[in-house]
Amino acid sequence: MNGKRKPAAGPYTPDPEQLALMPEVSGNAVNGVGEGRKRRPTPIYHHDPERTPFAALQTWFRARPSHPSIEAARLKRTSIMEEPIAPLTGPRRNAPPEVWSGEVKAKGRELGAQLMGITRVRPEWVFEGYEVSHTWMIMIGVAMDYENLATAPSPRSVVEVVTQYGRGTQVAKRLAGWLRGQGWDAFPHCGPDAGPILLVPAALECGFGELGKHGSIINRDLGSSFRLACVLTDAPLIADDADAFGADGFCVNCLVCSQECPPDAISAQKQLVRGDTKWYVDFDKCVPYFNEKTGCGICIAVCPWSRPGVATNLVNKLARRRRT
Ligand code: B12
Repeated sequence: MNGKRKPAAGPYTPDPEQLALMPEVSGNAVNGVGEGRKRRPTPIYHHDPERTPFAALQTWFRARPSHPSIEAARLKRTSIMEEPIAPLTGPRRNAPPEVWSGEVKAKGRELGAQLMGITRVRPEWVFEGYEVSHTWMIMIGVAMDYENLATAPSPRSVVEVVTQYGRGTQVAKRLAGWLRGQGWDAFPHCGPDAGPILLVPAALECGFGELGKHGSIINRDLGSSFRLACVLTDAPLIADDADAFGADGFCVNCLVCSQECPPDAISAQKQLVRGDTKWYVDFDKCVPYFNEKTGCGICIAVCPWSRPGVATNLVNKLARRRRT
């Protein structure tokens, strides 16, 4: 690796300019920490400003001048985001769900995805104030280059994140266009905007992996080094199964991401959030550092599962341990 990640010089203190933009309400309260009842998530970040109490902070982040390489990567991503989606044209092609499911996944991979999966939309994944009328979510995972990511939070790592957002968007748009060309309505979604729906629980549901202590998914091949996108559709499909291989138990004893997080946002214990007990990242601690660095990915970069080749070895080791 050329550009190694520089460790933080000392404890992180958010700059007063950002703290002044924080609303009265805690982001953790907005996210429903401590709530035992299942409910839809509240828009918190990467949404239209009128939908979130963190609008001032988000605007500050978006208006911030960044490294020229990041600006260039953002411009490229914008051109992908502006690409028109192919129109819905008939006649509608009918085929059994197993045929469609296989073809959709093969098409996604042909378009550049490393991971493909299918799950039914669940109402508790749709942000308050948004409606999703489609039945299915086709989940897309695109790998991030580890050598670039490992330099987080450098501009080089941010360029990698922005570039892969663009790639995810491109796969989602072209896959949606392919479905629309065969008469099935399809709506692509990627980032960086949050869009109408949470991507992580949907990707967990269809076999992309397990939720890590750092709040992102750990996949059995790619570790934590990938981004998500999706296509919402009504084409007849079949749901995939979840995939548990021991990452959750591994995270219980691994302290790497929590110790390496400069704002100390990653907690050692799972928390009750909107009715689920799960790993949770402290929003109020994470976001000022994330903003200051124009996007931080230290937690997924230092995750032992992210280093190429390690995930497969760990999966095998954990399986052997379960057998003995
Ligand atoms: C807003 C947002 C942020 C915010 C804060 C989110 C927060 N924790 O409050 C900020 C800007 C700080 C942020 C930072 C990061 N993010 Co972010 N973020 C999003 C976004 C746009 C919306 C998520 C959201 O609103 N969360 C707020 C509430 C709902 O959070 P929560 O209750 O803690 O739930 C989280 C998880 O537990 C899970 N989840 C939700 N419901 C359930 C239910 C169950 C049962 C389980 C197990 C899990 C689960 O999903 C949520 C993801 O934040 C999503 C894209 C999307 N549409 O989903 C990307 C996304 C989650 N981020 C992602 C990533 C990778 C990051 C970063 C590593 C930055 C980077 N360099 O890429 C950091 C990591 C910090 C962290 N884990 O929170 C990826 C995760 C990919 C993956 N492999 O899992 C996503 C999916 C973007 C993408 N398109 O790839 N993010």
